[in-house]
Amino acid sequence: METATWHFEPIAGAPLGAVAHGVDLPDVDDAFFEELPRQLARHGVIVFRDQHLTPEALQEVATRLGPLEPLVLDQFCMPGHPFIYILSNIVENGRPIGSSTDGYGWHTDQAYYAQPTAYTLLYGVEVPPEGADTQFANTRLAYETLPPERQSALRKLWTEHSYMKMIMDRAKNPAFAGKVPLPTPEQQAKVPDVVQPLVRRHPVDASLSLYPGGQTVKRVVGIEDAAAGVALVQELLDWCTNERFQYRHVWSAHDLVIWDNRCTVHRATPYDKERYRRLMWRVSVKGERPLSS
Ligand SMILES: O=C(O)CCC(=O)C(=O)O
Ligand SMILES: [Fe+2]
Repeated sequence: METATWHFEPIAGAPLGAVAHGVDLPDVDDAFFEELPRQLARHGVIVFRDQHLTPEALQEVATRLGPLEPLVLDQFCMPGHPFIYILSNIVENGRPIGSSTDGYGWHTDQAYYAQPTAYTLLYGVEVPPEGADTQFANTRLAYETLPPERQSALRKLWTEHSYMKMIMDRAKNPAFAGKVPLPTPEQQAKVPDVVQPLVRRHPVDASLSLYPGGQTVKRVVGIEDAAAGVALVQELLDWCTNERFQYRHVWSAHDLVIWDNRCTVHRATPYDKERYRRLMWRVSVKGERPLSS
């Protein structure tokens, strides 16, 4: 009988994350792709080092995890590959080839979709020698560490998410002056506000995690004072991103990192955009309508 050569190794000393060994994507046996969602649910983040992926191969890996998701700002998608979104500071012929303002501030991906992204695949094509790490935090551990009475109070709450709130907040950030593209009316029409549970049940292993979104949260349903609701969610996000729940990924070129947005939050960190180039390809896999607890 053939034995699988791949295995997953938890990242030493980190409260989430594992490295997949013995894998040359996209050519892995079916058993690997059957196991991957369970490993993603368990570890939140899976790192694959030294992968040499074409856009097609990256898309093929993503497709094994579920249906791909189109993005709102389609001007940053790779020409001919509408599901590959480009994060970059590179400007070619006077035009940015990707978005340079995505991902700053803790968040989960596309929490403003009725069916938010389940898995994000981020592939490092060119990475700066310093800066531009990606930080992750374990929102399941953050939930499990709360006192039981707080857990049951939070399980009753729902948050309203707004894509436009996130964009308008981002546009006000002086660091991004003039760099935040405002969505066209057609792009805006694709993302009406949605309501999501604040505590989310994972469809793979039924575990519970905080689901505090990020800059997209506009209010908590039932809390009259919207600012007070946003402050409550911010407090939970601060709790989740406490250092003891965190893993920081330091990129090497050809790393592929896949994360499960149902039990983690993450954020980009700055780098010297005048000095270094960064080119990342991202694919988003559509998830379920979030399950409440
Ligand atoms: O660029 C990064 O490190 C993370 C970006 C991010 O949050 C995303 O693309 O969803
Ligand atoms: Fe993100």
